[in-house]
Order: sequence, then C-alpha cells, then structure tokens
Amino acid sequence: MRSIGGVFTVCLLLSSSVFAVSAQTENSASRANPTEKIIIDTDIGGDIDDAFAVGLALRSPEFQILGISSAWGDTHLRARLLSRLLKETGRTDIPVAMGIVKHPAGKLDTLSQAAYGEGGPADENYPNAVDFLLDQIRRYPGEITLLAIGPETNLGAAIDRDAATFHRLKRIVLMGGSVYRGYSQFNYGKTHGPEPEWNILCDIQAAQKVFSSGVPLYVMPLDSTQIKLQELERAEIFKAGTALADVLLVLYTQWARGTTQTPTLFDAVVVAYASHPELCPTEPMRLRVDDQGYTRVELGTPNAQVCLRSSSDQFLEFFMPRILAPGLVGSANGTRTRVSALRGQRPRPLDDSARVFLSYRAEDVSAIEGQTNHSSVAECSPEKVDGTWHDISNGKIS
Ligand SMILES: [Ca+2]
Repeated sequence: MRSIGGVFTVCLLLSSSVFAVSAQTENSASRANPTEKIIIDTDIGGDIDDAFAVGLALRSPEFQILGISSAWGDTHLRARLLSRLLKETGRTDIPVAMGIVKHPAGKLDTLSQAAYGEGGPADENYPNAVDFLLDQIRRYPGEITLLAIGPETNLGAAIDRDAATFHRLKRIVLMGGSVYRGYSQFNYGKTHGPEPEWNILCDIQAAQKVFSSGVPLYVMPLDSTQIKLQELERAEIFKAGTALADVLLVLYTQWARGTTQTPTLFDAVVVAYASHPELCPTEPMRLRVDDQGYTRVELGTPNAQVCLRSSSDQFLEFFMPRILAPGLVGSANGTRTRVSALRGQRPRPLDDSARVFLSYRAEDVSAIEGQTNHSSVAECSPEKVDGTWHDISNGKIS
C-alpha cells in the first residue's frame, strides 16, 4: 500500500508478453477436452459460495461453459459482477446473460459484493437469461447440464415460455432444499430438522415447476452442502497470487464485512458433483416442494437423485488444488489485478518486457484493509522499469 497525496494507490506491474503466452498455454491446455456443456444460473454477489462455485467451474477442464446467467434480485448488478470476474480471470469468451429482476416481497435484495459488481461494465447489453438458456438448449438438445445455484426464477420462466425445449436439457444439478437437515454452522452434534432452504423459499412456484419438469434432476440440499471453508484454507487461497484467488479475496472480504459466519460452500458442491459425482453420492427420491418451501419426501416414482451426505475432507481435497492451480490470468487490456500484493507479499519479479502499471479500485482496496475512507481511484502512468517494482511515491522498493 502506498499513499500519494492522500489518494490511496496501488500500482501493479504486468508483463503483458509473459502473461499472454502463459494464458494461452495454460488456458488452452486446461480446456483441451471438455466433456460437459454447462450453463450456470447464479445469484452471485449475495452469499459468497457462488463466487467459489464459479471459480471452481472456471478451473474445471471437464466443462465447456456456454454461459453464465444472473439470477434473483438485482440481476443487472450481478451480471456486471460476472463480467468483471470473467474479465479479470481472462475468460471473456464466456457470455453473461441477465436474469429476471425479482426481489423478495416488500424489500430490495442487496448484494454484499455490490462494490465489486459496480466495477463491472455499466452499459453492456446483456442477453435475456431465459432467451439465452432456451436458445442454447435448441442448439445443443440433450447435451446441456444446467447448474442452478440460485433461486430458480429464470428456470421457472423458461418452463413457462417453452416447456418442450426446456425438457431437452440433459440434466439440472441444483443447490436447493432441505430433506432431513436444516441450516447449521457446525458439522458436528445435533442438527435440527428440515427447514425451507433459501433458493427454494425465494421463488417457491419456480421451484415447484423445476421439480415437476421431468428433466433429470440432481439435488444437492442442505443435508450435503454445508461444507465450511475454514481460515487455513482461505489463507491458502488468498495468498495464491493468481487472478482467480485475487478476485475471490476481494469478493470474500466484501462479503465478510456483513457477517461473522464461516463461509459455507453450498454451491461449489453442485459444480463438483457435475464433474465428479462420487463426491456426493445420490439416491433416488421423490421430492415435492410444498407451498411453504419445504422439500417433502413422498412415496412414488422418484423425480430426483438426491445427495444426502458428503465428506468435507474429500470435497476439499478436490476443491483446493483446483482453486489454487495457476492458469487463469487477467485480460491483457489493463485490468489485471493482484490484490495479493496488498497482503504483504512482494510480487514476483517480472522480466524486462514488463511495462504497464495498473491501478486497483480504491473501494476494493479499502474493503480488504477494512477501511472505508478511500473513495478515489488513482491511475498510475506506465513507466519503464527494470523488472522490479517501483514505489510510486519515492522510487524503487527493491
Ligand atoms: Ca447461490
């Protein structure tokens, strides 16, 4: 951190040639042979698990991500957040679609990570998420796995619009429901019984349509998705220094300001299951969404494969190496961010081709520092360097 004239400034050094080459190599290698076409429908920007879920999807070579749609509440701001995330992780090849704007009755749903989202493009015309989903299904009938990790408003609307096309999804893997276990901050001791789960409670009618749609349904309820990301794992991620880790650090920090809870990786279980189903073994059940938002077990022909139990250890053994792996880099247009530099880590020396200083948005920085008195964004001028970092205020630091 450095201060120039009262304006908080962080300048980052980017070797465009080095990163461009490594980006091509690592990204193309990691996406060499995707076997699963997926679309993610997410309410990212609220709870923090969506960010880790999207991050895991980006680091899953099994997936060809056809698009990511925003769900619930302020879907425009969520779409902006997604755009920024994809740009900063070098994945602008993934389209972003904007879902239906729907808030809880009588109040506005606000985003804990709004500040990051507001750094995304404000004037982009996002395709309608329902149109996008149906168009993609028509293009790839029977091939698409829909990962639904938010309230299912967009899915319900797609069913209303064109149920026959919706039925041509290969499958839906969703985070939702509570079969025998309700919310809990602990993985031990007694847990209370089922309760309405958020994604379903937000739009009960939409969920009822999804559960009776006839599309093969894989349900990851509260019973199996309350996997905690504890402090040591978080520290490992946030010091990794990759573009993805930096984005996750910013989003996590903004989220953490409003809660004392340990992050729970609900949605990441959905992403993991889609490529590695052994991580959350399922059993056939018949589930009905009642009018209060409970997922009731019924006798009769199963309509879902449901995972009731998972192992945190097994999940994290899968999750952590993927999240920590290198391979995602920022786009080469001056938006590469490296928040790890703010955490006391000296950035790696780059070669002589390093040319460009970048600035980081002050509100993101202040979030990390737990301060709120920085409101300006300061730009740094490109400067000739010799492969070392410069202290903008008083010269070289090494
Ligand atoms: Ca979610």
